[in-house]
Amino acid sequence: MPPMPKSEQIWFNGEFVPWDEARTHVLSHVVHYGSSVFEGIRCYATKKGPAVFRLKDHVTRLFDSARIYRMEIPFDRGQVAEAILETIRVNRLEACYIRPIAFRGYGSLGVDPLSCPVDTVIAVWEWGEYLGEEALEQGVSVCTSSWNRSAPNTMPNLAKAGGNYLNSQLVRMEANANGYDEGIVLGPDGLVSEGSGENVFLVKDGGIHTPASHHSILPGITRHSAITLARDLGMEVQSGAIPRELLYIADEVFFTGTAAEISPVRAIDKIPIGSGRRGPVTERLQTLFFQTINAEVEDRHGWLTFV
Ligand code: PPE
Repeated sequence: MPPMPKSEQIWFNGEFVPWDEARTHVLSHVVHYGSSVFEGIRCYATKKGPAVFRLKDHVTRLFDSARIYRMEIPFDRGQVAEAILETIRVNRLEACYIRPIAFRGYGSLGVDPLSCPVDTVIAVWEWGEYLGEEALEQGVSVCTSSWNRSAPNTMPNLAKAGGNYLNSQLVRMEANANGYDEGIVLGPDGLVSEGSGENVFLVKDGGIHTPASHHSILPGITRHSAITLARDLGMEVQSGAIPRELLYIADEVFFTGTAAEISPVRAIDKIPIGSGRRGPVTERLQTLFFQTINAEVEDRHGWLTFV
């Protein structure tokens, strides 16, 4: 990953502070126990001006994640959505990645977080292709991770919480150390879950399949967008149980995620998927996805919020 390019201002508990001054104490609860919930959102430079993709849905997921962890964000959804737009404006960015995060701050240490304040931060910066420049066209080469996702009654996967990403870090580091771009993780039942930072889909015999929400996945907003766009194109999509080997014999496999967008998978565990390059269904979906985020087609689902 290239170093993060700085922008000017970060929104910190309702006020803007310069990038380099957005600090928290080393004894903040989050540093010790991973107690944060966050979002990753993209703003695209469309011909009609910068537009945030699915802002309301990301803000809703942030508050849902907070609720699961009994975390009270001291702002309402409307205030957070408006603060996101304002952060893009003050940084004068056309296209950026947006990272809102709410975390247990400095107060007391000990596992019970409830006496710590909840700090809320929004940062924006320019972030290019997540899986490498070539990924969107050539596809990525991935492995099945030797790590598993956590069981449903251990860490709630429907929450996008900082601590969940310890598992993702192990998956991504192992994949990269072995020369792969990314890893696919199996759930505790041995069935396919998702990538370290993406949801996974397969295409077989004209149908599209993806693991269901109870298969230890983050219910991705790009996943939902891909399902919706595929149905708009008249394709059939099913979510359910996917055994690992179904990936090897699929016609196409692709990842979805805010950072990864829609990225084809060209090989898994060195087995080429389909023709070993981006397949036609992935390409059609990618095309419609990029037309949608760039405001080149009608925004049928109300997904764009202009800054
Ligand atoms: N699963 C995981 C584990 C995940 O982290 C993401 C997003 C997704 C699925 C896709 O969700 P969505 O973005 O709503 O479609 N990963 C974010 C963070 C990546 C990172 O490295 O940080 C992202 O894509 O922004």
